[in-house]
Amino acid sequence: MLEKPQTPASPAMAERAPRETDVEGWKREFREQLFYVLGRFPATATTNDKYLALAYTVRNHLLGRWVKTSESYYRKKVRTVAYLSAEFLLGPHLGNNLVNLGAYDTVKQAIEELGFDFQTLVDQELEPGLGHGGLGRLAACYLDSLATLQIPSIGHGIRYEFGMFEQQIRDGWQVEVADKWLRLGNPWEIRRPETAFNVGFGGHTEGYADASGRYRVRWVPARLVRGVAHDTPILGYRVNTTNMLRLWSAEAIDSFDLESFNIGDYYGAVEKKVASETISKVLYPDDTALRGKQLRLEQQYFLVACALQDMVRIHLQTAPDLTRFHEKYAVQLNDTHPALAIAELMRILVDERGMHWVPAWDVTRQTMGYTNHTLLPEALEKWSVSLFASVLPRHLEIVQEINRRFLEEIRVRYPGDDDRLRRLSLIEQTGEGWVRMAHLACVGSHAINGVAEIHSQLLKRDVLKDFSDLWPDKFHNVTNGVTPRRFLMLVNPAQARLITDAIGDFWTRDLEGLSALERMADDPGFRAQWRAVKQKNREALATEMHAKTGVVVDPDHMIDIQVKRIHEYKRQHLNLLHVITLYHRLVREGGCDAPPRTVVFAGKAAPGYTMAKRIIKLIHSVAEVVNNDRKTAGRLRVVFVPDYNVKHSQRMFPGADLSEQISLAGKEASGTGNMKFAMNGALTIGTLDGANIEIRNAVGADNFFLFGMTVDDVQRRIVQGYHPYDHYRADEELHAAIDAIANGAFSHGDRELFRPLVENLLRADPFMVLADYRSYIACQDEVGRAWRDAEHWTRTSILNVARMGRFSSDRSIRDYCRDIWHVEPVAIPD
Ligand code: F58
Repeated sequence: MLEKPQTPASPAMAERAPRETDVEGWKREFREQLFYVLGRFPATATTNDKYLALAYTVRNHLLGRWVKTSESYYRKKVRTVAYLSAEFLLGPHLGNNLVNLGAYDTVKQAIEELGFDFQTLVDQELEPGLGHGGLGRLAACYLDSLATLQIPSIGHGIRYEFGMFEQQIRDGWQVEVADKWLRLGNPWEIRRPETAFNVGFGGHTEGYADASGRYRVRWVPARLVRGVAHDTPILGYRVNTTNMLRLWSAEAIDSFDLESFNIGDYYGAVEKKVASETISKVLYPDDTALRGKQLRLEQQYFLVACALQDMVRIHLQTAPDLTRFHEKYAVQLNDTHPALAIAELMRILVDERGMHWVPAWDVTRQTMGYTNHTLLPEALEKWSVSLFASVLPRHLEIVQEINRRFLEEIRVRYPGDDDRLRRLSLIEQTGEGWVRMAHLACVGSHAINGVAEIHSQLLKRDVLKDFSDLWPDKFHNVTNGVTPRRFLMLVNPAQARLITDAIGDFWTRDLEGLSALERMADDPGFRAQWRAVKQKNREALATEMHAKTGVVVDPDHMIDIQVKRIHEYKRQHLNLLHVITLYHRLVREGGCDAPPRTVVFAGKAAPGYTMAKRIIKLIHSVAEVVNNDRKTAGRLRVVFVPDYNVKHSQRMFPGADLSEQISLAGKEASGTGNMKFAMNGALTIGTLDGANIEIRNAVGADNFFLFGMTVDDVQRRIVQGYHPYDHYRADEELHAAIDAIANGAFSHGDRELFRPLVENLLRADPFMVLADYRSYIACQDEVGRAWRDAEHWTRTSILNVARMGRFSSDRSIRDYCRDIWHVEPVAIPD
C-alpha cells in the first residue's frame, strides 16, 4: 500500500489479470491452478489440493485489483488509515472473497460441474484464529468495510504461528490443543522477505552531542529480531479496492550464530534463532489480565516497531522529512495493545530524525487515535516499571518525559491538586511502579473513543473521568458494527435471497436499505417464506450439532443460543439457572407449558480462568442430566458446541431464534454477537448493556426482551450493600436451582465439584447473577409465550432485520472517517 511498486504494473499486466468470468472460465482457471501450481490432475488431487487450487484461482482475481489499488494510492499520495491491532480474527477467506467478487454462485456451479463438492472445499479452509473474540473480530470487520468504502488503509498485526487454541472437551472439561493453522499452507498470504525490519530489545541508552552540539540520546539494544511482512489482500464488496493486511513474523537475523557453531556448540547456535522466533510464536490465550508477561510486551513492541518503520519508509518515498507524517497517516490503536506506538514514534522523530520534542509530540498526537474496549479494571493494561525498563529502556525514558511534561501542565491547570496528579500520572506509584497504558494512549492521541453509547459515557464518567474533564473534546463514541457481507450474505444466503426478492438488492450496498423490508412484516405470505427459511437454517444447525456433539436436536424447538467467550460477567451461569429452573418445572408433576427449546452454548475459557472452566463443566453436567431424563424428552435439550470460532459461528447465527445477551449492565463494552444474531432474524433477550441499548432503540422496545438492572440500579445496589444470599433465601425456584447444583444433582452426588461456583454466587456474586435471576426468569417466560404466536414472532423477527441497518460496520467506519480520521474514499477504476 502506498509503496513505490517494485515492478510497475504495466497496463498489459493488469489486462492479463483475470476478471470475473463465466462457469467455463472458472473451470479452466481452476484446472490450470491444480496442474501448474499444485502439480496434480483431478483424479489424484486430495481435498486440500482442490481447496488450494480454488483458493489460488480466486486469489488471482484479487491480485490485479491489489496492484492497481497500490499503484493508485501511490500516485495520488493519499492519506491512509493504519489500523494497528494485536489481533485480527479473520475467519475463512474463500467464501467471503467469492461474495465480495460477486462470483459465489458461478464458482459453486463451476466446481460442482467438475464433479466436486463445493462445500467440502470451503470447509477445508483452516481459519487464522489470530484473536480472542470481539476485539479481534471487530478489526476484521473493519478491514472489510474500509475496503468496501474504498478508504486507503492498511491493517498491521502479528502473524502468530499458533493462534487461539483449539478447544476439545474431555469429560465435560475444556482441554486446550495447539492451533496449527498453517500446517496445510496459507494460500491467501504473500511473504515479502524484502519488506523486513530489525527490532531492538533490551540494552541501554547513552547520551551524546550531535554535529551541531545538541544533546541527543541513542538506544543501544542488546538484541535484534527481524520482522518480515506477510501480506493478505482484502477485497471490498463489489468494488476494485483491494487493501491489505500486513502481518509481521519474527525471524532471527542470522539463522545460525556461526561463532558458536564453529566451536562446536550446535545448540547454542540455534538457540538465538529459536528465541527470536518465539516472539510471534503464539497468541496469548488469556482474555483478561496479561500483566507481567514479558513476551507479551515484546510482541506489542515488535508489532509497532515493524508497523512504524514501514510507514516511515513509505512516507519518505515522497516526503523530505517526517514533519507532515500525521497528514499522511491516521493511526488507530485498537485498545492499548499497540499503544507503545506513541513512544516509538517519539523515539523515531526525536532520537533518529533529530526533531525537537515539541513538534515531534505534535506530530505524534495528531497521528494517533485510541479506541477503548473495556471498562473492567482488571483488563486495563499495566506494565511494571522494572519489566518495561529491561525490555524497552529508551521507551521508558520517553514515557517518563511525556509524563513529566504532562504533569507540569496539570500542575498549572489545577494548582495544589496532588490527588489529581496521582490519578492522571502515566506511572502508578504503587509497589514497584506501573506504566498505565490507557493513560499513555489518552495523552498521546488526539481522539479517544468508546465502542457503544453507554460505554463511551461510562468511560467519561468513571474510567477516564480525569482525562475527559481535561479534554472533553477529545472524546467520541463510535458504536461498533459488523460486516453484513460475512454475517448475512455469506452465512445466510436463503434469507439474503428472500430479502432481495422482496425489496431489490440496494441493501447489499447500503444496509440502511433494509428498512424497506418493514412493510413486508405485515404480509402473511412473506412471513410464511421467512419462517420456512428459518426452519431450514435450524435443520442445518441441528444436523451440524448432532454431528459435533452426538446430541439429537429437534429443529422444531426454539433454538436459544449464547455464544461468546466464557466469562462471569457475561453470565453463562445465569442462563444455566434458567435451564435448571425449566428442568425443575418440567419434572415436577404436571410439567409446565413452556414451549420446547434447545439451549445452545459455545465459547472458550482462558486456560488459567478456573471459574470459567468450571462453568463449562457445569454446562456439560446439566446437559447430561437434562438430555437423559425421559421427562424432558421433546421439551428441553442442552448442547455445548466445542471449539467456537468464526467458522463455527457462521453456522449458528442463521439457525438461532433467541439470542442471549445477558451481561451485567455496565460490563460489556458493546458486544457484536448481539448484532450478528439480530441481522439473522433472532430476537434478543438482553440487559441494558453495551450496544443492546442501541439495538433495542433501533428495533423498538416491543421487539426486544428486556430484563435486569440498569447501570444505575447496579451502582445503587453496590452502595446499599449487596447480599446475594437474601435472593437465595427469598426465591423458591432460585433456591431449588442452586441447591440442585450444590447437592450433586448434576455431578453424580459429588458436592465438591461445583462448590467454588456455588460459594461464589452465594457469598460474593460479583456479577449479580442472583439479583437479576427473577427478572430474567420472568422475561424468559414472556419469551415462551411470545414463541407460541408464530405469526407475531415472525413479524418481530422481520422487523429486527429491517431495523439493523445502523449496525453495519460500514456505518462505524463512516463515523471514524468523519469524526476521527478525516479521510476520503478513493475509487479504483476498472
Ligand atoms: C471486546 N473486548 C468487548 N477484548 O468485550 C466487547 O464488548 C466489544 O464488543 C468488543 O471488544 C469489540 O469492541 C475484547 O474482545 C479482548 O479480547 C482482549 C484481548 C487481549 C487481552 C484482554 C482481552
